[in-house]
Amino acid sequence: MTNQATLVIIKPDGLKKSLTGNILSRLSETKLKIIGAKIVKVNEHLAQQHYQHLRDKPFYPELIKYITGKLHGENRVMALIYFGKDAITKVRQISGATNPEEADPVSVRGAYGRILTTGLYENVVHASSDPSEAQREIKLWFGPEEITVDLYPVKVATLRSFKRKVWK
Ligand code: DAT
Ligand code: MG
Repeated sequence: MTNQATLVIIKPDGLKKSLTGNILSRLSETKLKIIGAKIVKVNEHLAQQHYQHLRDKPFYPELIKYITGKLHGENRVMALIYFGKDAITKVRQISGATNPEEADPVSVRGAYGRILTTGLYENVVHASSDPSEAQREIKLWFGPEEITVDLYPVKVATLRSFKRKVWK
């Protein structure tokens, strides 16, 4: 099995409950390499792109509120890319099942997740589900210069009228 990359998001409840250290420790059991990491302020656009495959689900509006931080007054998440053999399965295993009530109690979701009265699974972490989703998600959350491994083909673009904030 060749090396794989997978995206992990520590969701707003994870940050609010100060679980970042615990989760990173658990994930370090995989012996995978972190090849990208950052704190991200999640806007509606990013949230909608990330969960595009779930837009017809009844819990979708609540899910968008959750990942954009509106349920926790905490609009930060931590985004990480783990890289190595069987990365997707290894990270999914430590994360646990989607439903925190059904998740292995020693998994991250089993230990720290809960089901809200609205029915939404507040499950602390996101982990890519398969190689094509991993690629789509990594390209959505990270640019090539934010990653220490050349995962996918790149091109050099000259952006002329592209506006961005720089330090004064
Ligand atoms: P996973 O995050 O395990 O890949 P998913 O991609 O199907 O699961 O769903 C994304 C998130 O949406 C999930 O982490 C929690 C929420 N969710 C999924 N199914 C749900 C359901 N049946 N009821 C409530 N929330 C759900
Ligand atoms: Mg998923």
